[in-house]
Amino acid sequence: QINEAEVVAFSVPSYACQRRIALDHHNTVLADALSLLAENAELSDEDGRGVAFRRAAAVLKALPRQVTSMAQLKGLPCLGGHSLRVIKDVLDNGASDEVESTKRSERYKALKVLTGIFGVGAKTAARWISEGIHTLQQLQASGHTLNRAQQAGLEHYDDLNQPVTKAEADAIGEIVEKAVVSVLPGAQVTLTGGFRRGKLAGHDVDFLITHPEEGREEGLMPKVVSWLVKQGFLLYQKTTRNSYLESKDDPQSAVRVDLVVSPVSQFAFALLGWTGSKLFERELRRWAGYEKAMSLSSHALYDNNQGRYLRAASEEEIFAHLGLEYIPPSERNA
Ligand code: TTP
Ligand code: MN
Ligand code: MN
Ligand code: MN
Repeated sequence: QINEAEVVAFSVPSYACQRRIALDHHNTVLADALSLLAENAELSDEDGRGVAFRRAAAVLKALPRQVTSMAQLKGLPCLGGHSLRVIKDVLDNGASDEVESTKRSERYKALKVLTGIFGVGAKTAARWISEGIHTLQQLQASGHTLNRAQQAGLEHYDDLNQPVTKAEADAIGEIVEKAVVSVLPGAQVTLTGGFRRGKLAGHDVDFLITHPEEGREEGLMPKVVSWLVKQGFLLYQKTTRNSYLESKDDPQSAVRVDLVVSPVSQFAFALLGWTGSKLFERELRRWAGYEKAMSLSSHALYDNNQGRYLRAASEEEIFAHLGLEYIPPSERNA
């Protein structure tokens, strides 16, 4: 009876987009363990398994207190057998054998090193590993021909694997702002991605560009890119996003930047779609499809029942269309 009285099970809604998840939460050790297994699955090109671990981690991040016993997890969504075994291992032993052996494994380490090259995904890394290539030195010695993105990625490997700080993000924001207003006065630049969610470091800096007059943003990206090239800021660029900016601080360093241009009529959808987190976005689309028969993208929201697009001028309006409580960016850290 005492035990029953002591155990108060938590309750969490099914979809991550229904939860408020701040950067700081009460279950870092457990969430980190599950996130590492998610990362390993994603690096192994097993996205389904990756999402399952990400969803489990996002449930733990939403809990109001630290988990101390398995009984507290009764009835929680998204916790499959595998995730529960990992959690139990951490609660019982302080660490999970599977997580620790994954971290130490040659394969995981090689996948991390090789996918750390910009332009190298899980499939390419796996192919190289099957040829015995585990390090950058072995890759260079192998004589493999790298595409332009990968060559640039290898050349700036250390810079691009160094986390970007908020201060660097702000400095780059000023450069982008200058470029954008130089080629199109009145255009607006918004910081998106992890920094908009309040993160203090990121793997890149994400910007969304628009102009308050519909249509004025047309053809803007190539103009912004050539301005940046002329000023000597751009090291490498690929179509509409994934550019590298060289920030002109001392010493110079390369930073990954995602630039996206959106017509103002789509701005709210682009803002919501590029703010993340990736799991939050995935869950929003899953909620829209399964619960509301709607299709959400970073361009629009389509209502299948009404057979029409739903307009929105703000993120708040999109949440309202979806029948969801508004979650501010700082609480989208699923
Ligand atoms: P990322 O820059 O990959 O992630 P992040 O900013 O959350 O984290 P980090 O600090 O490591 O950079 O992606 C930002 C958001 O953009 C994320 O929600 C996914 C979203 N996004 C894409 O990455 N690609 C796309 O094509 C679209 C539409 C959105
Ligand atoms: Mn980012
Ligand atoms: Mn990005
Ligand atoms: Mn698109």
